[in-house]
Order: sequence, then structure tokens, then C-alpha cells
Amino acid sequence: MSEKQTVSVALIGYQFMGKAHSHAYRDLNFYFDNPLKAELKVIVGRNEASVKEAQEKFGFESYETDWRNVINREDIDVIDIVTPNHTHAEIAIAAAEAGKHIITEKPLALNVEEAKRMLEAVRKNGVKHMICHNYRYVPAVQFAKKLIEDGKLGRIFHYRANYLQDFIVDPNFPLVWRLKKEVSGSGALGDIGAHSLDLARYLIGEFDEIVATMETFIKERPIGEMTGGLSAKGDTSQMGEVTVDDAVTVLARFKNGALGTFEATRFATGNRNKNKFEINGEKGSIRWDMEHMNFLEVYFADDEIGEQGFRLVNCTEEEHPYVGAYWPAGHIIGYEHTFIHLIDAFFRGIASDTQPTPNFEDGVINQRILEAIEQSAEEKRWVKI
Ligand code: 4PW
Repeated sequence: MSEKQTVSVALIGYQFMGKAHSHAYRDLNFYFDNPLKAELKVIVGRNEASVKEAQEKFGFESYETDWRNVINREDIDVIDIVTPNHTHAEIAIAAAEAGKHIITEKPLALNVEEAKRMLEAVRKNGVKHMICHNYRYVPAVQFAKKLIEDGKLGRIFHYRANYLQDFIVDPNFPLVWRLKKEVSGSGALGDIGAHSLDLARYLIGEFDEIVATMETFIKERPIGEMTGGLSAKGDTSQMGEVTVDDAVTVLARFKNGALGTFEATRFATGNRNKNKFEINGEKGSIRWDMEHMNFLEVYFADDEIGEQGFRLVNCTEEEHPYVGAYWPAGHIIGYEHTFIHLIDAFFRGIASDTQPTPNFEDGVINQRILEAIEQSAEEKRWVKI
């Protein structure tokens, strides 16, 4: 049997997304016949004790405490960026100049200007690039795309999306990097709203114009830091200012004439990771919800009168993408698998010398929409994309 070609990975960052990406590299070839195989070379983090612990747990060969020490290493092929958003541009541009393929967490950057520089750098250096909008890689979401492309919904009228979380409702939840504009760029908007905007583009096409409003409900919080996942620890004796949005609501017009409504909030009490969309077309409607990610709700207007209504399509049947590689139908998959599918696409792009999607081009467009939403909320007016 022929040996698979290996791709050496340097992972910059090691918390929530570091865990998700590491797991994906490790499990990829267990399930999928990808031409490439990851070699987990080095993991990078500033806190030596924590990064060492991550190195052992995630299975990397070694660790480093400064990304600059790995970026030019000849034995590294891929730089994977899972650090807070303000570091993406500097690391990605250096990685591109060193000729490395790059995969980075979303949003691409702090602003459009940075995002464009990143795109320029990857283009100039001819490397492969990808941005981690992992929800595109849910089988039920890909089924939704197929239904739309096959014309099963006909003309699209409405795209309705909410991304609802509640992990910062407690006013004592600390002022972590996700709540500081200079580190994260924006709040609920860029952290979770960015996924909804990306799914909308993926499923029904480009935005034309938007109008938005944003709110920060809790203006000051105890100083603190993330401890992994969406947990954090803080010190209530020291307070700092929250400089990003807690919630955002957007109305949109798409180039195809459809209307869109979007809501992203971390104050939707009781909703832990409710990433949902509903699309209404002339021939039918579809609905999806990440908390029940293996199913797509479908309604077709040409069903017999008397038998009409929404029904659940079970997207674990092997006809659906990816799932056949795991278990028999009905043996559901989860959040972590979306990252395996994303890495599968990334490695296939590298192996076949084609650009995987979503990539930095999508990241720049997404960033443009994020910036337009902030501008609209500030100036209280419609903004063209
Ligand atoms: O998909 C979401 C992310 O983009 C995750 O649930 C957490 O919130 C981690 O970052 C954001």
C-alpha cells in the first residue's frame, strides 16, 4: 500500500478552536480517504505550562511560546491560526511570505484593510488559504444548498437567521478578549454573526445592502480571561469597559432580490449555541438549527393538499455528504465532525493544487459586510455592500 503524503502542521493557539482543529487533524484519515495526512509538528502558545499541557493532550511533537520561531521552519507546511482575531493578519502575512498554506479562524481580521492585505499576501505567494466557517460543512447544510441549486425552492424570497448564545448574560462574566474591540474587532457580530452571514452567501448569494442596529447591554465587567471553551475567570475587584456589541440586528437585501433578517446575540438567555436559518422560496421552505444539526426541515408546496407541512429529513443517510464515512444511518454526528470536513477540504485543495472554500476571498467579503453593519448602526442608515 502506498504511504500517504504528510503535511506538517504548526498550530498557533491551543484553546477552544485549538482543540477542535487538533481533533480534526487526528481523526481525518481514520474516517476519510484523504490523499494527505497531518503530522502534528508544533503547537504554539504564550503560557508555557498551558501550551505544554495542550501539546501532550492533543498529540503534537513539540511546543513553542512564540509563533515567530516556527513560521520560517522548513519542516512546516501549514500554519493554522486559532489565536484571537487581532493576531490573524500579522501571523497570516508572515506565513504566506514563508510560503506556508494557511487556515485561520473567523473573522479573518479586525477590519477590511487588514483582511485585504492578508488576501494580497496569499495571492502573491501562491499558497492555499481557508477560513473556518465550519457550519458550511454540516451535511444538512450542504443538502440545503443542493435543494436550492436544484431549484427545489424556486425563487427565494426570505433568508432569516439567528445565532443565539447566552454565555455572557451574567454581568460578572469577565472582560475577556472576545469583549475588547482592539482584540476581537467586534462582539456578537464578528464572533457568531459572521457565521450567519457566511451561510447566507453560501446558500443564496451575495448581499446588496444592509441596515443594522447594535447594543451593548453590560458596559463594564470584571477584568478576566478565557479558560477554554466559552468559560472564563475574572477578578471582580477590577472593572473594565466592554468595547464591542452584545447583540446586533440586521435587515438585508440580496442581489437576487431576496430579503434577509439576521440577529446575533450572546444575551438570548437559555440558548447555548442556537445557530439557525429559515429560507422561504416560491416552491417551498427549509429550516435548520445547529442544535439539531443532523436534520433539515423541509416543506414543499407541491405536496398533496391534506398532506402538506414541514417534515424532517434525516441527513445521516449515506446519500448525504460525509456521513457515510462514519456510521450507519441514524448514528448521528456532531460539532467536532464539521471541522474534520473542513480540514478534509483544505487538504484536498493542497493535494490537487486548487483553492479550497471558504477562503480568504470569502473572508474579505464577510469582513466588508461586518464593517458595513457597524457603519450602518453608527450612522443609522442603509449601507451598500
Ligand atoms: O461557532 C462559534 C464560534 O464562532 C462557537 O460556538 C463559539 O462561538 C466559539 O467562537 C464562536
